[in-house]
Amino acid sequence: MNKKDKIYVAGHTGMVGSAIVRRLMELGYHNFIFSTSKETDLRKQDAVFGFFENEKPDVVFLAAAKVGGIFANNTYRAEFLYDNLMIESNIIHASYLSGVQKLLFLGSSCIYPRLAPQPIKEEYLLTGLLESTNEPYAIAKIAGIKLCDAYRAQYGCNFISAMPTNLYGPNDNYDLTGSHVLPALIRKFHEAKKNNVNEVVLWGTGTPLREFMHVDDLADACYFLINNFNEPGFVNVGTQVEISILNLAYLIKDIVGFEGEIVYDRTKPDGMPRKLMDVSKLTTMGWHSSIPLEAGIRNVYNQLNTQDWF
Ligand code: GFB
Repeated sequence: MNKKDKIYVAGHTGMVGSAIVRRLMELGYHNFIFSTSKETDLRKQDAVFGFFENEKPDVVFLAAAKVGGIFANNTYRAEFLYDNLMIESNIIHASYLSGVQKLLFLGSSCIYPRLAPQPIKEEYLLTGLLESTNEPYAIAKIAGIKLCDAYRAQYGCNFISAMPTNLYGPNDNYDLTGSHVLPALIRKFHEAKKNNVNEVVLWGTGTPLREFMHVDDLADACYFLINNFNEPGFVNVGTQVEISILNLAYLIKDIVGFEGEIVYDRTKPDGMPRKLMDVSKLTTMGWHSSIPLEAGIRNVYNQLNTQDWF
């Protein structure tokens, strides 16, 4: 990628897309195309094809997606499958038709089997049954990887894929029914402290293990991959540091300064018991994450005062 390239970041207002734009701007890239979902509904084929025909981007970061935490994934199953399949199919096909030079598709660690051996290597894809709470989203993301590989094999397109671990950072979603666990716990502990409530509810058993990465690390990895990875298949992006949900809750409780109790709502699902990525493919290429979890959460927490619930 060079400074003159016309860059389209699909999903530029979301947590991942906005982090990619921030990173590229820091590095001196300025030739961006932006289009909001109101201007171009990425689920609509005509809108997407027309947009690509007019704009003819050189490089595409495919960060647009319908995303959410365990409850949203499990509840809006049709939307998570349909919206994501449409968005990625339309953008990948339009990129092929309009001659995009390089495309990076972003997936998720939920593509792997529920009981995959840990840490999870890229080759474990499609070796077992998926976690049911996010199966529709995972199926859509697996389809995205396979689209990139098929367009490379049949048409010679340089389309690549990256699979990030659980992410957090600026522009995250703090709506308690739609959000992932990390922003949800920041909000729950903060509101409990603010309102002098003595309890915070943790969904599930607190025992699942997760790996959390600051989205600025992911954005840097995306820049690295767009410049250095030109092969079929995909690359895991993670920190290789895992933490239980209960210990994450203790960490956030400390950062926020909440002094009450943690109680469990065991009617809520745990999801995958463990989800730790093997990132040796990426580290062997020369990229490592750099933002430690505690520092990353403190940084996010210190920037939340613009939120209406804060
Ligand atoms: O982050 P999360 O919603 O998604 O939940 P997944 C992680 C764990 O935190 C689960 C527990 O075991 C939840 O039960 N948890 C505890 C909570 N308290 C809360 C809470 O207040 N809110 C939430 N949301 N969780 C997602 C997938 O799975 O991971 C997506 O559904 C995506 O498809 C994403 O792949 C990265 O890590 O379980």
